[in-house]
Amino acid sequence: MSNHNLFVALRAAFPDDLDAVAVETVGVGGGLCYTWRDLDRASAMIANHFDSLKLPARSRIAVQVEKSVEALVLYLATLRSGHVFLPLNTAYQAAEIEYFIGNAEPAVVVCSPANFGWVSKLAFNAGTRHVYTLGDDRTGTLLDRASHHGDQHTPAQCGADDLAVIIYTSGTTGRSKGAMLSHGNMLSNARVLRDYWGWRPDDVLIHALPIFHVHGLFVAIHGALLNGSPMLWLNKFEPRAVIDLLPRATVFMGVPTLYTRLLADPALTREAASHMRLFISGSAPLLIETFTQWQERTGHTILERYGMSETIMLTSNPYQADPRHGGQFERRGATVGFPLPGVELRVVDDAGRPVEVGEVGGIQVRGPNVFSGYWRMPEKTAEEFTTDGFFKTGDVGKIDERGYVTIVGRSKDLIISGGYNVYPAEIEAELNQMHGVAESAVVGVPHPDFGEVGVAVVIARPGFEPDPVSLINGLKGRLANYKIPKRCLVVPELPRNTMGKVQKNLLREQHKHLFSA
Ligand code: MLC
Ligand code: AMP
Repeated sequence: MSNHNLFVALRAAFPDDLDAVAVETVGVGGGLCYTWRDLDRASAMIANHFDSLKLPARSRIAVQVEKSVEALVLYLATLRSGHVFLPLNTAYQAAEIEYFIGNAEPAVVVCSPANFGWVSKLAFNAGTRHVYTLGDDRTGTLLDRASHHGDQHTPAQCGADDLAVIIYTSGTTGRSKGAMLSHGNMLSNARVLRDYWGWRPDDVLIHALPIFHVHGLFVAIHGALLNGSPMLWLNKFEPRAVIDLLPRATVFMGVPTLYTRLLADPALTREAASHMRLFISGSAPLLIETFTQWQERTGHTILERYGMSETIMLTSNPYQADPRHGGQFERRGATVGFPLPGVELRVVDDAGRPVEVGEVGGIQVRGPNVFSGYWRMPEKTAEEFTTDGFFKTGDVGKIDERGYVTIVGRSKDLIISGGYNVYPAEIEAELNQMHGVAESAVVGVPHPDFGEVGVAVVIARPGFEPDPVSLINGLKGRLANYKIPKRCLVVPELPRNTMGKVQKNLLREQHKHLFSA
């Protein structure tokens, strides 16, 4: 019986020379080289430790730790042992973590050493039996425990449909939902991207993204591992450090904010980028100005692609001639390219009927990469899928006569700030509970660095005069820092339609120049 464990496929792609460097750390705390053998042995030791705990099959392993190569090894070990990886943004605060742990009921929680006190309390209260620490400096109880185990391990037997990862995405209403991705979802997508982006074993990836979301964890890491390609690894994105690495690398992936920050550094030149093969952008819309400036400055055309936590990657501009589209190979700015091979993508009207070429509608997708549903939320899952099995992305777009997909907006009330998703409903709920607040509306407005940021517009209770700065400060500590609105305005009234619903489009229009240069 063949084993569909994703780790087996990744391990099979390791190069013959296991003593070659797989990951080299760069920047603060960097200067270390991890070989392919190191990744194999270290993940085996952690997997052996998990096996020794005799956890039920497919136990959730929740992880909120700073980026490090050891955190990557922990991900591989979780796959290897057949358990379910549950990555959590390091920005999440106690109330957010409490919800995730309560909802996912992980058997194991791994946190930063500095957070052990409060995380372990939450976890033990929720019934988790094992809480370990993992620092970004190779410290912590997880590695201590793993060091007592052997460095050989047979990967757990998994079917393609077996759950491998849960990624929490916030909801437009209600609490966050855990998107369930299987070994098969991830491997099929990784293989498609390997071919579509022309990955080569001699590629070298600059890895500068966080590893608790789809972009940094799956698109980047699976890409490199599945090709036996080494990574130059930064625990934190620093524009100058990335530019200094370009002559040694061939592939870079970033959210648009990374590209605008790189462009702001004069050291980014055509010469500095001359060794590079491919620059890829996604997670948020890439402004056409950024696309054009990048072309002018470096001579490279950024390849923009589109995806989401529930589906991993859906569309991509072509890297080379795409025979499905008459051999077109042009990477067109402000588009997200073609549906990837195996992905069915359609644009529909409000009644769910496909629209004409060039017309705008809701984007729906189907394919081997699309998740099976939300963790323990069958009703929400049913709402998001059509009867013929297409997932409703909540993105609004169109397909032109050449087949290129363009995202023109979102039907979901969502702000994408520096590549992170911020759901206004979550922030409004917090604000509405605050002293002196009658009602609030949070909208996204353009921002030169983060693309889009949240602005809170608040109405006071009669007789109260809430202070905007105090309201913002009140949110800190309750919500992840990137969700905190960058500005708060107290106003006498909110624009409403005849039904009394707040007209967020008018608010967005009204405040669109708040952060203009
Ligand atoms: C940090 N801040 C942000 C922010 N990141 N605010 C809004 N949006 C963000 N994305 C806050 C900080 O808390 C701080 O606030 C202030 O802004 C300045 O911080 P900074 O030092 O400039 O931020 P930095 O640490 O440099 O982080 C910026 C960043 C980071 C762009 C490097 O946000 C980042 O790594 N983004 C990538 C996100 C990502 O990987 N997304 C992929 C999702 S997967 P204060 O008040 O504390 O000073 C997905 C699917 C797909 O979407 O298709 O890929
Ligand atoms: P997440 O839930 O973090 O996975 O975010 C997924 C969302 O990011 C998608 O539904 C889109 O709204 C958005 N997104 C991802 N890539 C792009 C892109 N290239 N252009 C515009 N929006 C994007």
